Amino acid sequence: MEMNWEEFLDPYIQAVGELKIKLRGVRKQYRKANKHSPIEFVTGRVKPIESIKEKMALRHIQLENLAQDMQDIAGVRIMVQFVDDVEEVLEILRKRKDMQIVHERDYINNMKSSGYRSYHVVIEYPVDTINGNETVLAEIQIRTLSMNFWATIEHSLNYKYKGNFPEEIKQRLEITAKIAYQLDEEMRKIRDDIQEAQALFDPAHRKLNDGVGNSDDTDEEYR
Ligand code: 0O2
Ligand code: 0O2
Repeated sequence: MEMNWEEFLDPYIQAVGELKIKLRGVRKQYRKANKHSPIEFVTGRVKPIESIKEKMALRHIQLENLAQDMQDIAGVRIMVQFVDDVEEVLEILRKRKDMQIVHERDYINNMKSSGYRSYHVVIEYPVDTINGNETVLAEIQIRTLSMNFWATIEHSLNYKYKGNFPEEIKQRLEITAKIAYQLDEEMRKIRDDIQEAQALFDPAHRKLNDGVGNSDDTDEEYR
């Protein structure tokens, strides 16, 4: 079967774009209401074609089953400050009418053997195209800043060593995973103090480009 990748990936590109705007919008609403936002920042990407092909080979996924069997072609990541914010984000996602949760994988309470921690939610997300409505799967990863730091570093090292870490690196990754966990635990204990301080020096009424919030949908412009 000849694959038209551009046509196949178009709805995923649209899904990631829409999800980023919507989830960043949630953050903006909290900020405007002068409340602690459980969402710190949002990123997203469509899996590059080469990575899709590699994962298909690794997982023995047939082309005709790709849309169903590879759940992270559209990937969105939500970073939170505190571990307890993860549950709050989940509640927000579960209530939404524009997406349907189909799987949840809790790698926060069930850390992967690598040391990786994050909460993964797979959703069905409908996109409207000129050819009609199409539902795609997307993976939302929810993690603290500390988990994200660890995962990002480990991901780059993985890229370099292709999973075969030298023993020393492996041990250090285990140690840093423990430290990342402890960091989250300590932050949890002083959460109330941190939030009070943030409310003092980080007022909600920061300037928007046009004054009514139409400036831009990136986090940098309005946090
Ligand atoms: P690499 O090789 O992974 O480093 P914006 O302009 O802010 O709307 P932008 O800059 O296009 O968006 O991208 P964004 O949203 O900042 O995030 C892009 C990077 O975040 C990607 O890096 C991914 O690594 C990572 N990323 C974000 N969300 C996910 C996700 O859900 N799953 C995975 N696997 N990665 C994610 P690059 O550029 O692809 O390069
Ligand atoms: P990318 O785009 O390079 O990040 P599984 O439960 O393993 O059978 P699957 O499909 O792997 O099923 O789903 P899972 O584990 O819920 O999510 C896979 C994605 O989670 C990965 O995407 C990573 O983004 C992230 N992830 C999972 N384990 C690790 C880990 O040990 N370290 C890091 N840094 N990230 C991890 P990909 O496919 O690797 O692609």
